[in-house]
Amino acid sequence: MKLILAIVSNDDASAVSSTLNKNSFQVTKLATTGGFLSLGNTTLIVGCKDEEVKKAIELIGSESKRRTEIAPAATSFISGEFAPMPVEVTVGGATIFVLDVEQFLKL
Ligand code: 2BA
Repeated sequence: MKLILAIVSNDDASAVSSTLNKNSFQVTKLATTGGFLSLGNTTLIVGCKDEEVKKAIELIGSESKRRTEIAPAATSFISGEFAPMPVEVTVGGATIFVLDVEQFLKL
């Protein structure tokens, strides 16, 4: 048995969790915080059989692809005025750890 820890953005967490559930994976969601940016993210815990790991990773990837979005984050001084400057930011993606499970108990 394996334990998958998948760190995904909060925006993708519901879709990832939902597609895993629909495909009969059990999921636990933890509210976590990235150590570098100090932004909230979500860590999903999935316990599954060894042969199901590939499928789980595919499902996680399908709902958390890295993509670019336009954010109105910066301002720029143009023609004597401060104007909002849309910037392209990368969002999404998943950081995944797969661990061996020594024991799995439900009491
Ligand atoms: P990612 O590498 O996509 O990581 C996204 C989040 O996944 C991280 O949030 C962290 O919560 C988790 N994570 C990634 N690798 C991990 C690992 N080896 N062990 C445990 N957790 C891990 P943040 O720490 O806030 O990082 C956000 C983004 O900032 C990272 O995106 C990466 O692009 C960048 N970054 C992180 N640490 C960096 C560093 N020391 N120097 C430069 N850039 C860094």
